[in-house]
Amino acid sequence: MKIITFYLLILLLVLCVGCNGKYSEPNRPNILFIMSDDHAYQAISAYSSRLIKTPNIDRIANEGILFTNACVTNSICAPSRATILTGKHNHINGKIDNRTPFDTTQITFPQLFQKAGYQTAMFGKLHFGNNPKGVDKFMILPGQGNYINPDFITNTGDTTITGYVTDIITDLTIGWLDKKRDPKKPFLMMYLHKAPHRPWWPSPEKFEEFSKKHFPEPQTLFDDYVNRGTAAKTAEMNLLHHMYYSHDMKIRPETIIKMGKVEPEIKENKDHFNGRYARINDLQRSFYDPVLDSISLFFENNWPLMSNKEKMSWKYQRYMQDYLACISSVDENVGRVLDYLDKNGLTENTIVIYTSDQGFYLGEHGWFDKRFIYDESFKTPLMIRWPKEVKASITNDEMVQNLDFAQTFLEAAQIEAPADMQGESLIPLLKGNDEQWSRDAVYYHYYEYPSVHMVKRHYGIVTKEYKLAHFYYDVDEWELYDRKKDQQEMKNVYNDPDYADVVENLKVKLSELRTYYKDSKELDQKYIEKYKTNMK
Ligand code: SGN
Ligand code: CA
Repeated sequence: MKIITFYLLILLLVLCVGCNGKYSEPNRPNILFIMSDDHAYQAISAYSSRLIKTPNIDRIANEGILFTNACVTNSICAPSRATILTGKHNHINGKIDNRTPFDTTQITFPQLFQKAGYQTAMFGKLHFGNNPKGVDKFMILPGQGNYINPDFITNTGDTTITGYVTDIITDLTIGWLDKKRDPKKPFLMMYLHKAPHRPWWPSPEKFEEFSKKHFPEPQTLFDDYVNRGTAAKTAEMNLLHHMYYSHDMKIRPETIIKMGKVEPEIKENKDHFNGRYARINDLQRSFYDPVLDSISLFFENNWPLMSNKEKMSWKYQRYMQDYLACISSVDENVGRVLDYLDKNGLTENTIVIYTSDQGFYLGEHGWFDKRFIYDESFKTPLMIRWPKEVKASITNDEMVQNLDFAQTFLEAAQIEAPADMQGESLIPLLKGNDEQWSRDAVYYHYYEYPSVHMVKRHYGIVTKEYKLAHFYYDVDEWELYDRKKDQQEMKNVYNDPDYADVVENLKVKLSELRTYYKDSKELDQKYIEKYKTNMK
């Protein structure tokens, strides 16, 4: 009997060593974090099929959970990525805008995964001004990167790859999963698309197809910004007034030069278009050239005769044709990766997340770009699939943020989250335990001003019912929106006596949130000074 017990003990010991210390490998999920750049939820059919069908991205929602009230802490690229990676607001992690490099002494969640025995990899756009930490293998675009024949920074030197960026990032991701991954260990894959970031270059194959499509206009395309604050009136992101002819609309610079001064108030650097066009090889040009020619010809023949209203509508169509063509490629490529998981038995215990670094305006309020606390840019798409733990087809409208991602992934992987992370794990919501979720308001703070698009600095509080924002720096204005009654946020009711109590309560709550997240007037001032120094 004693001998049997002895052998049993030995067997247990051997099994435990095989378990790699304190982690039991079979239970630790893989994580596939898919993030695109500037992907508006309005352009995902799981949210709305008004503009485009995205059957592959929708699969993640259909087979998992769709968040309808997910938002960011600061609607701009690099700060959003910093929040995601550190689990902290930008006033704490220091990455308040796109300009300053990321502080690499900050702990990012991939570092914790790597330390805990995960294999880690990152492919695509990071936009940090420095390389990622905690990833065994990375191939990232320098800065914003290029759509056609892009350059990559890698652990082993720089390289250029021929092809279309969305396809290439996917090839790299699938290639790593297939050839480099050790199937005995769990993985964390950061699969980060550049698309559909401005200037929205479609793939050679999709350019023509989408250039023939016509899309419905948003109700607020011709917004005149009455009943709003100064910030909406002075922002420079209106399609008619600020969208470029060559860089954005893809009219050949030669055509514009030939036509003389088309629209003198839009000062455009023609090298933007020429620089991109110069990257295209002969084969790719055979796809792009006929379409570029027909756009230029239309413009030359019609522009001088068009009213401002017609110009706005035409610009909206051109914008949507290119933007949605980019989305279509992202969708197809996401489908390729999901198929790979299926074919390799990885679907059940891989957490697949689809999100964007922020939302985007697709002509709502006459705008493109992001930055504002208003819904189209404040909200971001978020869907999560994890068949082993999460039921299919759940819709959730809680106020969740990109701030929460790090702690969610860490909890799922049984890794302890650092105490100074500021989010909340979404695991209770994923498992349908909504009663364990107590957050009823989120905090937002945007800083990059004065800068491109001229969106003024502001911070605010958002609940399911209301949105209160304070615009500061060169103004001192408050705005309040009733999210239930005025979903398009067309009327600032801050001074409406009927909302006096709401304002009073929300101001108290906002001040509590600023204290809770350790933001303050002193920090606002510190970042203004720092920004001025960076601009010199
Ligand atoms: C570039 C774009 C802007 C955009 C910023 C930030 N101009 O400057 O339209 O707001 O990036 O975007 S472009 O002509 O160079 O495309 S972010 O997603 O990286 O924050
Ligand atoms: Ca972005």
